[in-house]
Amino acid sequence: MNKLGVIFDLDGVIVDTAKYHFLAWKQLADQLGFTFTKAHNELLKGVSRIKSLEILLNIGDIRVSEEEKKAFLIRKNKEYLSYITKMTADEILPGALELLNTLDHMGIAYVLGSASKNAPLILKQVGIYNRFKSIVDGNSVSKAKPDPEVFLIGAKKLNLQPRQCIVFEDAIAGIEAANNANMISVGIGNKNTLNEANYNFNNLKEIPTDFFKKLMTLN
Ligand code: B16
Ligand code: MG
Repeated sequence: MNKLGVIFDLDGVIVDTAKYHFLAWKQLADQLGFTFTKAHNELLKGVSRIKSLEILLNIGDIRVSEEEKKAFLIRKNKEYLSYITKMTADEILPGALELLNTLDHMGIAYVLGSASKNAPLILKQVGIYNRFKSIVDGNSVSKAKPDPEVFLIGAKKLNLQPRQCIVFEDAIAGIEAANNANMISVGIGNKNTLNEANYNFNNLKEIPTDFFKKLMTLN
């Protein structure tokens, strides 16, 4: 395999927006009168906005109409936006910029493959929006991870076959989506949690400099 491309997840790989999702969902739970913990928040990582709300309402054992759900989603996103519109380049996770530089240097193209509808805004906030060849986000997909749709669109944007794409992901659903797409999956975070991944690293800083070169020589 001599040509490769990379698809990056956003939250948990390039930036840590999970902490802002937590604050915004917690505010909604507080208003609804139940406790939403950081452990609960783990269940929402990589999951779409609507699915996150359904999980949250389940935790609180709350049943509401579709109309109310829509209102909750708007309220939660408004609160979330109040945090992410204050983000700066300082919040780019360790190793991410260095990795983008390495890929640029090697001539390996990369796109974003995120469940977030706020992905373009976040990338602009932290100043790296223009570095990506394309942005595939929650606005471009109809099926959420673990469905491979987001990454298959990413492969098309890269003009590559799925097996030529390397996906960096921090969520179980994302690793499943990459595997379902027949791509090379790289788990970023806890190896035990992401044990379905083809490769595992604690963070982007740990990726060896010859990682891509070695993958190119496989097959
Ligand atoms: P939004 P990723 C995901 O981002 C988050 O991990 C997940 O917690 C969130 O619910 C989802 O985006 C949707 O985000 O409300 O901004 O559309 O990890 O796929 O980059
Ligand atoms: Mg993620």
